[in-house]
Amino acid sequence: MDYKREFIFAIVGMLAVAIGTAGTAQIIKPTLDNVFVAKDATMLSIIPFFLIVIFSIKGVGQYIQTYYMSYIGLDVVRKLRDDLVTHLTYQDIAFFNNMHSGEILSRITNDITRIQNVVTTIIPNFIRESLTIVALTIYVIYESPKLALYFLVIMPLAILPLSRLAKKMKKYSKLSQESTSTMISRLGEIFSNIEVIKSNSTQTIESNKFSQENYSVFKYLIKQVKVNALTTPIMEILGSIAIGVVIYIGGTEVIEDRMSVGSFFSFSAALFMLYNPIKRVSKLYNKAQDAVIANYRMHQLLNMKPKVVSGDIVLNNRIERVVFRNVYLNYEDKRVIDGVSIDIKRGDSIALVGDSGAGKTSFVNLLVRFYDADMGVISINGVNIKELTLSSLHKEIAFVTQRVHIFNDTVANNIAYGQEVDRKRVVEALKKAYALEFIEKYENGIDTILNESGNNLSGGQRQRIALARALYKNPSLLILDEATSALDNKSELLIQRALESIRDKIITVTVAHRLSTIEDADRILVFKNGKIICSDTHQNLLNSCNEYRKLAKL
Ligand code: DUT
Ligand code: MG
Repeated sequence: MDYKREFIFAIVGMLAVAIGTAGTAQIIKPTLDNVFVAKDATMLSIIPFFLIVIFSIKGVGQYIQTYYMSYIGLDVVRKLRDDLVTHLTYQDIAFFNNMHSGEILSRITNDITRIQNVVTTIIPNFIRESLTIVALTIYVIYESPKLALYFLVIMPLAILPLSRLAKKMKKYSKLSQESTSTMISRLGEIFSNIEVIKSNSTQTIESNKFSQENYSVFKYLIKQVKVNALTTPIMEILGSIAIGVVIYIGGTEVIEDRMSVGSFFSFSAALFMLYNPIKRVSKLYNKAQDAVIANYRMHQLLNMKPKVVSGDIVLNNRIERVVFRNVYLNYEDKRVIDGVSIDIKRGDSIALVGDSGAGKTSFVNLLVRFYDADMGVISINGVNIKELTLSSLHKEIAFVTQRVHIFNDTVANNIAYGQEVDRKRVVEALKKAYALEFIEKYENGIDTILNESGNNLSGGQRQRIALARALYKNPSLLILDEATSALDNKSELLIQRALESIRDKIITVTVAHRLSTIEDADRILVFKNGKIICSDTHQNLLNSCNEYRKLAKL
């Protein structure tokens, strides 16, 4: 274990607390018998000193234990969070499409906090209180085995109702964690859709929906409180019975001179001291149920395996050739790529057109391996794409979509994303993407911080940033999926021209709705229901392809 040293310290601390607590009970006996009854002056000067020593041992032990256990707990959680984030970023794109981002955030924050609670407080308290119970019990038996017997027979009776409460607790923990997740998901939804909500004035509808989720969180939490709150009174009533019995029998022993007053009070003090740790242990047990569920949910995530995994052949060269051989792709049951075959070589500029939902985005998603083909083979330079390492493949591809992703960082770091920043090349890329003109207007130029939602940029400006990022990468396969849709006609034309200079050295795959954008592509693929129904140049397609003529007319 990584935490051997910390753990040993913590255990030593816990032992000190347990021994100190038993010592506190023990010291009552000489105080009463030797000082008050026998009036012994030497003991009078020794006992206060011992008292201070005992409490110091307990205090130092408490400090050491708290510090080292918290250290372990916080560090375990830090590592867990690191692992989880790394693990999640490798999950399939389908996972992110299916799982609400709010749900993911909730798992990472809320569930982890619950687990943190276990390691930093529940486990150490549990161990410490248990050790204290053991120490006090040993002391009680040593002091008066007969009295201890009565007490130790009654206490286990408490376990029955308490274990039933723990079971209930587990159920409500699960429900409350699930409803918290749903609530956080809803929150995420509200704020990411805030434009729609405000422009439709649907705040009431949304807050009512939220209110329902919020209420069910409340409902389960309050049920947890109820179960938890029952623990104390049950323990107290049982405890009072036990102590009542002890007073009666112990009193008789003292009256009949079989036990000294000091022994009786030491014994009773130990019993009273037992009460708190026993109560805490049973509460901790309930709380632990909460963490068991959180831990389960966490491991559900950690055990999830992505379907799309890296191969181990490193793609060392530029992409020279991309071949699709009879490729099929389904989303769940829906067929979206239906037997596509195509051969693309360096220097080709390919354009994809077709109705909405025809499968164009799905086609390009296969090239970046957001998905893997269900049947058929895609090969890059003659190697099956699945056998290539993802990182070497992605180094050669620049992928620009309609949705522009901007990091909360400088313009330069956004452009050189994932690579060394070469300021000269950043400026060059910005110039080619016609982005330099507005970046230059910022006081800090390419050192200006962009915010992650890109709100300080217009839609067209954001697209130009994305194009600059793609150009900076110097890819051998450039994919543009409606990457210029937010640009005005003039900027689009200018960018087309900028791309022309690199077009014959690389493969470009462009998806566009505006046919003007792709008229001079080497080959235009017309998609319909996941199939390529025509494939030729603009002029030839106008003559030969009905579907293309229809698109051209629009
Ligand atoms: N589809 C899904 N799940 C997804 C993505 C898409 O079921 O996660 C469906 C919707 C559509 C088909 O797959 O019927 C093809 O979608 P794609 O996004 O490939 O269509 P497109 O040609 O890119 O359409 P558009 O021009 O609207 O972008
Ligand atoms: Mg699309």
